[in-house]
Amino acid sequence: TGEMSGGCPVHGGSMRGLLGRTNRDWWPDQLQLDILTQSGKSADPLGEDFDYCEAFNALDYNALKADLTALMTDSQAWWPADYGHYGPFFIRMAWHAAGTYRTGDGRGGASSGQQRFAPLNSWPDNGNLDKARRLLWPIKQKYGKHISWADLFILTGNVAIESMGGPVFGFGGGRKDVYEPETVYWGTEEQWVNEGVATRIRPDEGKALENPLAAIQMGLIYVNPEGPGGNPHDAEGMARDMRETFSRMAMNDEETVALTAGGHAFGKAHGAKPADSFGGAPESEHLALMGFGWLTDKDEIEKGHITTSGIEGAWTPNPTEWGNDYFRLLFKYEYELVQSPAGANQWQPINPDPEDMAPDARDPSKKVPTMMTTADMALKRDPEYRKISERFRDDQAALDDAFARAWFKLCHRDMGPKVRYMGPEVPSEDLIWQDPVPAGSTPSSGTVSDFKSKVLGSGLSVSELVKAAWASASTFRNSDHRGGANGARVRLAPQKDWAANDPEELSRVLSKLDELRGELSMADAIVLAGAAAIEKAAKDGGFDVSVDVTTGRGDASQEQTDAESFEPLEPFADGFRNYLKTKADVKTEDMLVDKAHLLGLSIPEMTALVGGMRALGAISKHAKHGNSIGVLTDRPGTLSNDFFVNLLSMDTEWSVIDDSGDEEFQGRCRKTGADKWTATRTDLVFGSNSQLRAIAEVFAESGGEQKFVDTFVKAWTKVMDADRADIA
Ligand code: HEB
Repeated sequence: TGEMSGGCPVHGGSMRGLLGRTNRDWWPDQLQLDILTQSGKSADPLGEDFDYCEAFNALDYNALKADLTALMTDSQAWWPADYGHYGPFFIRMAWHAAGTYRTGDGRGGASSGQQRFAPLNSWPDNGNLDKARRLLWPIKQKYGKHISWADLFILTGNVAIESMGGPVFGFGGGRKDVYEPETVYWGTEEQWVNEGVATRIRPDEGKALENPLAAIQMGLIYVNPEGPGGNPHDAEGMARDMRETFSRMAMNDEETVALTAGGHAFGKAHGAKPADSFGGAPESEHLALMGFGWLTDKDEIEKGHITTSGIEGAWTPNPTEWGNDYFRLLFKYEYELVQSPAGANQWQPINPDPEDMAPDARDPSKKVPTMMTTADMALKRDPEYRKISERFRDDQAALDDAFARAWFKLCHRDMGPKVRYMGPEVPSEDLIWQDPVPAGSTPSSGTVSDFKSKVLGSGLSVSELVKAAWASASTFRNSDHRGGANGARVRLAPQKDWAANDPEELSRVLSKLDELRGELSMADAIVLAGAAAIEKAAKDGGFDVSVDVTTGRGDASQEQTDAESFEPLEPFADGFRNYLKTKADVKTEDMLVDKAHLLGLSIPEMTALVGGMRALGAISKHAKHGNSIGVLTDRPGTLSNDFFVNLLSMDTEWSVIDDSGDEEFQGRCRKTGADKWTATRTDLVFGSNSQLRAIAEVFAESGGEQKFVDTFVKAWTKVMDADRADIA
């Protein structure tokens, strides 16, 4: 599928879900361990009982930081530190760990230690970071389970900045390692950036950056440092690419300028020799290299003749000291386009004063020219970036503050609410991007049961109550721990107006609940009302179940809500409610699986939820056949396995509804031809896909009703509580 147009008119959301080029496509010879993780067998050696919070809290944090500080200048012969200081190298490692985060689906980012695994360990942009991680191994080994790799990458970046005099805003631990590569959609291209793959934004061909991707070429963290598609003369395109990619990392212009300039206050780029003179990436290299890639001769390493990006040189005369030389030089000199020894395009100051030359990375007595990448040049070539750059040039304190805050955000953006942070350096200040929610309180059981019976007598239907609770909780994504029922943001912009939520119905339901809730928070009231509705529906179906609700949710205000940053959480498709906003360039059922993944559901849980929501009539009104499509039951509002029974029945024959774009289907009685049911792709897939059908059969067979109800209730509760980091 070469179809790459960024075609989706709606921004945000995951358009391609989990599909795309996989590790097996890139490295067909890779050892196939995944057969060992089939049948639910975990690859995690620490086991399910391992409590990382507990382990982290027992960490000797200060000792670890002292060891990291000492490591900065403990140069190893196998990969000597430029200027005798590994700080810049480690900052790049941390930035590249965090910088894969994208707002579109919340995936990527530093929170699970993915840089250890393919494809990220072998991305051209992560060149030589294998050495950075290996330099850390003795420290990881020493502190063991008390510090995850994921936390260690970020903390090391912080210590690096501190040890060079840079400003740091804080550190929150709590990133739990995973032990297998996460499935993330990184694109469909079959080549890497350094193999000539096309740049993704091509306005003259009408190509926009496809959702949810945030990098401009396959194998890059963000933009191409040499310019759009490698063209250093396209100043406008360079700024456009930076703006687009950084905004998908949740960064505005000021944060982009502060981060880039602040980052490049440190270290150097490596392009001492042509790229064909060193080995392949880690994942494809020889066994004896033990996970190393980009092999370079020992004596070349010793001389500092290293190629990573292909660009060569430092940005400033003091690459291991925080300061304002970056902006001073950027504006003091005119820059001319030159080529590095590796042949990369870069910019060099014309006639630099001797004191504005940089030291050689191995021999401080030798002076070499500084440089800027085409991306750096955008900070003065683009009028908006330039204003910010000039302000930072003239106001060091403003740069310090902006850099420290933007770095903190970069490294913590995918951790979700602040309650998930651990350690002694968690900043007390609340930040809007953390989606703060005031603490809730726990109501008495009398209050709860009172409220539930009032709700059931209020005239609101099971379907309405279930839909409101689902609308509230189902925004959660475990990729970046945003969304969810806590805070009751479903009553605030933008969620309250999302088409998926049937805004008019929602606002009517919410104002009724508000009237009835008494001392309960809205957030708890919405979830309790959903539970009351399900208990009633189950009773009507002959099942006696209680839907547990853990109360204690708080209500966020509109001021505590960055409305714009919630927009990417709007569902394009929500198969659980049979909702489809825009037909995507992947199948609608792929989007269901994608959403189930972000909600942390298993296949049986997903299946039970779909069947249960149909039985309860909890369907969006926006389908062409209104809120009855997929409701394969004569008694909507009653919890039953009717959906599965009727779906699998051989009495019904299905055909596509003509003008539905292969999205909607008519079921007719096989004998008489009479219309029976309507359904969508996300309904029929539970009969057509062999694996999903196998589960639907379990729920449809006699004796399977209770299994279905139990699985549904468990999965429902899981979704309602998915965001409750405060009680985890
Ligand atoms: Fe950077 C380095 C680009 C952003 C930090 N970078 C670098 C290089 C390049 C770049 C090309 C070189 C590499 C080698 O080695 O060769 N960046 C870039 C771009 C961007 C960036 C294009 C976007 C605009 N950075 C950034 C940020 C940060 C950084 C944001 C943080 C904050 N970097 C950095 C550092 C370094 C770099 C620190 C150095 C490293 C060493 O020294 O090793």
